[in-house]
Amino acid sequence: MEQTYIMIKPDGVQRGLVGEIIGRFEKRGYQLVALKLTTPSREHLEKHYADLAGKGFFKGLINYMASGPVVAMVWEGKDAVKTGRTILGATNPLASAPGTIRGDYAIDVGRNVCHGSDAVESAQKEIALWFPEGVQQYSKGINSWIYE
Ligand code: 3AN
Repeated sequence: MEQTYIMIKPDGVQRGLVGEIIGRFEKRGYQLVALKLTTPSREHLEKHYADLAGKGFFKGLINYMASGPVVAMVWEGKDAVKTGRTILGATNPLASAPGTIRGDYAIDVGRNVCHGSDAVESAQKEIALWFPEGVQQYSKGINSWIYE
């Protein structure tokens, strides 16, 4: 089963959207295998966003992400990376479809509520960065009310 790293950013936490966002992944059928509320250091965020280091918005992005607690999560299930991005919506909330998290709750790309890994390889790197202690292994098998 595929795993993806999903993070509720400081704006999502401060706006009281934690339960709503977790609920959407749960109700879709994905399984929560790791979760923590944490205020990341700038060094940690610079590693997470290393690919964006050259961008003009990088400093503002790090300031915003370091401004308060985030909810770091790993969700598991079929096609979790791609479907996770679909549940979040497009990076720019104005381009996000209604029914997506960003399409329902955000306006500005610099306050877009949540993060989701963009590929299986980056998901593995992000999970290792945010959860070096590892994630939960469930002993129960695949839920046959969700998967054929
Ligand atoms: P995504 O989060 O959808 O993978 P990325 O990786 O391109 O998108 O961007 C990471 C984060 O950087 C975004 N979630 C957003 O908060 C911020 N960001 C991206 N583009 C801009 C921009 N043009 N102006 C300000 N912030 C941006």
